[in-house]
Amino acid sequence: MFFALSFGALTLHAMSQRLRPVCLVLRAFFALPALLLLSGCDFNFWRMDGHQTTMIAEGPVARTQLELFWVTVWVTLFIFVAVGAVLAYATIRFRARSEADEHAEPPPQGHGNPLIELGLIGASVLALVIIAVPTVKAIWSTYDVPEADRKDALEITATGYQWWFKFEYPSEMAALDNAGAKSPLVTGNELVIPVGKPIRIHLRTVDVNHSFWVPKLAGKVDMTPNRRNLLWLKADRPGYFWGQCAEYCGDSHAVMRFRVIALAPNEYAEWLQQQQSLAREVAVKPADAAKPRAKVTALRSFRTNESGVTAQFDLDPLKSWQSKQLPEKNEDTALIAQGRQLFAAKTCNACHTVRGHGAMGIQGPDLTHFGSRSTVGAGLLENNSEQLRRWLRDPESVKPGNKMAKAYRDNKITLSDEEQVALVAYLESLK
Ligand code: HEC
Ligand SMILES: [Cu+2]
Repeated sequence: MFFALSFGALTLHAMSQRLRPVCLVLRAFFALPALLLLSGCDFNFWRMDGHQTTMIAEGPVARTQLELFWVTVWVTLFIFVAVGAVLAYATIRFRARSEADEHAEPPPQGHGNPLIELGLIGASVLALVIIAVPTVKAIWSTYDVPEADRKDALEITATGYQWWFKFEYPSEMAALDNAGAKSPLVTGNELVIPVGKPIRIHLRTVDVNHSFWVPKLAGKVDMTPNRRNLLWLKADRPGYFWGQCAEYCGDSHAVMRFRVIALAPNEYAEWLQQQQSLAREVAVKPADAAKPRAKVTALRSFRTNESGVTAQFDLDPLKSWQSKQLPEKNEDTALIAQGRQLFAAKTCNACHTVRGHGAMGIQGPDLTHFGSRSTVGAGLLENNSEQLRRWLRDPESVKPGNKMAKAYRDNKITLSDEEQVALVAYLESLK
């Protein structure tokens, strides 16, 4: 609408020179909100408090970057105002006032004033130094964890895949079977970290360039083939932080997201212990086995790009995440068992790992504790039964081009309504 009105104002302007001052005001009036609209939706412009705003820093690395931004803004704003003021003064003061002025000879030309020129060079150098000193300091301090804290840092390896993230904890061993075999803990799309501890993230990719960016904590460093890039961050307080791939990487780049969940140390320790264990075993209760299965209805259809996040989740995502850590009270154990069988029968296990349930695929995210995560499809949908079913029914419609959808096509995987419901029950049981 703003664009239409601005266009209208422009046309008016062309039609009548007399209306010119009115049109100028109108154009400014409409252009400004149009600019705000362009700046993004999930965002209150004046408070700049979107999920992925860089204007709110929640850790030392993001804070250093934000401070550097402000130094640059103030210095360049000062230059803009100073140069603009001189220009405006000269334009108004020396404008042609009459017909005679327009045809007058130019005034005598000087060759500059050495004092002013030296002064300008000095001022420019000063402006650059004011920006350069904090820039160099910021490069040093954000490149790696400060040496004194490095031995306390938690090392993580983050790997970009088209279009999701794998997170590995090399120092935290997780059970692989009941005989005591172990390997480093792996999770997908949600990086859980302890508050106040420096996190040293080694950035890798298995395919094309990606970029790791959690605006409120730190950003952004590329994940590049054959390069060992590094990024570190620290969270000041517990929180739920939005992250995003920030390097164009193909069809679904825009929805290659992730989350960082920062927990108080004791809560983190609890989470870690839970993740290190094998996938949950749910025994079928005789009552559930005997009970007639409720009639399964078809899932409603979704608009293209329909949001997969409820308002309640958006309001307090950390609380929603916390509420997913414990098994639900009224689980249908027979349905879960059916879903577990389907997970093998439909070849889901070829691409996904569920430690302890005989699934060791590595092409897709690790699902051993998937039920304890808050998102589906790399941060795209909220992890609830409706959205998870939406993903399983037709991953292509949710995330065009993704590799799981390709497997559905190539291997002709289809899921009936009942199969979808059983798989949802199984995946949600994996706390
Ligand atoms: C070709 C390998 C492949 C097969 C087969 C496959 N998946 Fe996936 N799956 C993936 C990939 C890759 C992703 C990540 C997609 C993305 O976000 O871009 C994924 C994502 C998922 C997710 C979301 C995980 C998260 O953390 O966001 C779930 C749940 C899932 N798959 C379940 C299943 C089930 C159930 C089946 C069997 C019906 C299945 N998958 C079959 C490769 C596969
Ligand atoms: Cu990417």
